[in-house]
Amino acid sequence: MNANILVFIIQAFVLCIFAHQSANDIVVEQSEFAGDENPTSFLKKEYSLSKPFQGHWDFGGSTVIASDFIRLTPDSQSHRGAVWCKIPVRMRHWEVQMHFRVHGSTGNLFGDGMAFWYIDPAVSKFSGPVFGMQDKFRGLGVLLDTYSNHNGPHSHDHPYISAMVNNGSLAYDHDRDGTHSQLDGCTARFRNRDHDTLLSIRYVNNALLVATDIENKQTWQPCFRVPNVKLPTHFVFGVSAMTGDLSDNHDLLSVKVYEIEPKEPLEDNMGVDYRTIEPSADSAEPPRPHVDSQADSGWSFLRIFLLVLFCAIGLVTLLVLGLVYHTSQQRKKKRFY
Ligand SMILES: [Ca+2]
Repeated sequence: MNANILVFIIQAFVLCIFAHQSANDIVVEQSEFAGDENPTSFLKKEYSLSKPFQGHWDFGGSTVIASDFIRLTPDSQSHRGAVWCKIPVRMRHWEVQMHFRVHGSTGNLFGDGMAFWYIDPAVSKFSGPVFGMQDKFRGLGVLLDTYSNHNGPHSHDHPYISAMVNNGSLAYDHDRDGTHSQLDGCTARFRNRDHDTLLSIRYVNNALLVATDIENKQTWQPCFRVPNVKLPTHFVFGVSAMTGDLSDNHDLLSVKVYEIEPKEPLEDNMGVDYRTIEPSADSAEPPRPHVDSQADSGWSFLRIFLLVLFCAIGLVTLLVLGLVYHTSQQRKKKRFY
């Protein structure tokens, strides 16, 4: 056996090891951020929130108002904070631009995240397990999940932004990072940036468009677009955040709300009371029961066991081949004497 064959075997062995890692690499395809790119829009101050943070908004939980920002949670364990606009939204088409900051000093351990809401004001809103909001809400949640519970088959990286539309029947599953019920999502590394970060949620012609500006480029980067999302009027806007065993500062700098006039609005159904529309989305996955993670853990254990076994076999093979190669070299040298 010559040295080239030995090098080839070593390279193949290294590739086998890293093949396991590359299978889990994150590939997030961002939906086309198409349609009504430049609609007419009007800032609606009655729904907006900016410093000195006085107006038609309620504050609850751990929320603290500073001069330049609102801190929904501090960087310490087990806090829930929220802000809510008291005025029901009468607009059919709107855009919310949320200026926020998520930062902490706990290295690789941080959580849980924050969320934007457009939900039924009838529910109790100021404390709950879904990023600080009550579970089984009615309406829309756009969830900024910083901590990957990763107890399931999803393969996205975190922080992760996803959307969920709920008619009050679905429970958010933290163990699966909401993958049971999400409409769509994208990875967005908004945490611990040196500059401020922004999120845009646009609801126009029954389409939900989510975009970010987290690179300080003053342009919107598409996150996802979901058509056929049905939301009623007269729900309210809110923002909440939560820490658990892990923590972060979740700061809100402003919420700017715009009324949108689409260039080509959908035909209105005369006589329809838009307040009575039931929240729904065509692309929402049907509800699934929470499955205990034992099956996944078993598969993970099997996969790890097989990987370790394969690596061990490869290592032993390499040692044997190396030994054979070394022995043959020694024999060649002896022939010269
Ligand atoms: Ca999570």
